[in-house]
Amino acid sequence: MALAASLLVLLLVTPAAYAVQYTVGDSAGWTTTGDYTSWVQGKTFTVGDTLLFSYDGSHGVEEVTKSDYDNCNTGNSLKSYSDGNTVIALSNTGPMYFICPTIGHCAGGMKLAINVVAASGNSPSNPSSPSGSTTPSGSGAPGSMNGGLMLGFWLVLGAVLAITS
Ligand SMILES: [Cu+2]
Repeated sequence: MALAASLLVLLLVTPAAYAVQYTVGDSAGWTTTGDYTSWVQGKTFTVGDTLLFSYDGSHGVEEVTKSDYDNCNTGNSLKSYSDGNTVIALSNTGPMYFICPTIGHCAGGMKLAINVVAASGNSPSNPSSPSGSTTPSGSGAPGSMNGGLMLGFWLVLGAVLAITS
């Protein structure tokens, strides 16, 4: 029972504790053939996660405003990268926009828009969970004793049934 409670706490804490690195475009990477609107679907980007842009020398990564994303304007990026293996830390909540600065690539679909959510967003009761979460699963030590007794009872019953049948 103590183990079960520990596991429960672990399950409640892990979603916030583990940062995820998303490889943009998965194995295909950051290319002109990628469909980054589809790639974003179903993913939750959380503060603390990172994006990995993997690309060859014909591409780059620019973080831009929504307006520049919409218009594929490469003139005034917020940040610009060209190292081929760019890791972007998602450190603030809200939307982020990325485009490839190579002429024609953004217009061809080489653009990525994500929304970053707060790390605590999907587990708001976390601060009180280590002690509070044990309440639903019984009351600690007495519960584990009852559990042991019940297990013993069922083992004996099972043995009796096995013998008598
Ligand atoms: Cu490109």
